[in-house]
Amino acid sequence: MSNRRNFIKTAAAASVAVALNSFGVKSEEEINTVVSKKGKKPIVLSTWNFGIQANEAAWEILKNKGRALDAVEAGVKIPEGDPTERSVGYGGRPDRDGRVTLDSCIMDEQANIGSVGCLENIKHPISVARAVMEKTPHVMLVGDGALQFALSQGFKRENLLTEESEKEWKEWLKDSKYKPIANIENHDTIGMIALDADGNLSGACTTSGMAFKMHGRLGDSPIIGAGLFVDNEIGAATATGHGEEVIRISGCHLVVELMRQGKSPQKACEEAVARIVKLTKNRNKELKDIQVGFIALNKKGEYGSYCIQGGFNYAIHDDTGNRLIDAEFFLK
Ligand code: SD4
Repeated sequence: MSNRRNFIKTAAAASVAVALNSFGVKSEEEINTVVSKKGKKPIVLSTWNFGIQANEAAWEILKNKGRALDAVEAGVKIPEGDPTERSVGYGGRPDRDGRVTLDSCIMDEQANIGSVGCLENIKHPISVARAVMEKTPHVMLVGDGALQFALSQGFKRENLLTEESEKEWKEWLKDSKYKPIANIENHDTIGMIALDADGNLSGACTTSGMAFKMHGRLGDSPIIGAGLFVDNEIGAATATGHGEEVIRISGCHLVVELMRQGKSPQKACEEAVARIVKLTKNRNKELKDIQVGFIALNKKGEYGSYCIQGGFNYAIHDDTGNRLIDAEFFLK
């Protein structure tokens, strides 16, 4: 009798698994088998040239079997703290009022999320985003509220506007024209996604946003689902480029959902870019003025990237080393 009961239970479980699979959802067992077969972990990916150094910091944690969440936070803190990187953290270009306002978000393997937007005077917004995730009942804090929270957590108030960035802003004020041009701001946002030795995924994304934006403007980078998304059963994705375009398609959530449907990370990024291309054309906007790049990683440790136009690269670190790859692009 107990055997029969077990048989019925097993058969019922199997039919649930089959039913789920017909919707493109993999059973946990299936996913775990794939992960252990592939063994391409740990692995970390991040956007732009500065991803190389950021990956080094992340790899220190990953190679010692550390958690992907700790790795991505440590990784993106490198460009955040570097005043020569003019589009992230300290030394980032200000908004049109001369204020450096930072956007960051972080997501772990359990879908815990934290985010800050338009945060001023704090050098490491990613750590504030993590504190929002771990120490508050909320997922997103912006502006003065985010600053007050950061100070209450012991973060130091600092001036983030460097002489160089201030000079550029004063130059910009002469014309005061806001027209972000693809790749001109070079090095942009750092988005980082990692798969750790335990097979868990996490991601982080942090930026000073578009230079000379309106005060209070948020891009995709602090928005979970736009600039970053992680689903520990499927994969992770992060974005760089014109945030408005990424938000328009819920970019990184879309990339992960496409992977859930069985697309490779590469194909998923291509399809998300294709969506932006189509919308841009439908809206009679110029594609040549837009840059968006996605990077994606799946649960097996496979990765891919795609962007609208050439010039975007990303860094990847696994047990074979750390390297920079030019992303494939749409506009030839
Ligand atoms: C934003 N995606 O604020 C960010 C910044 C960026 O090219 O990556 N700029 O829209």
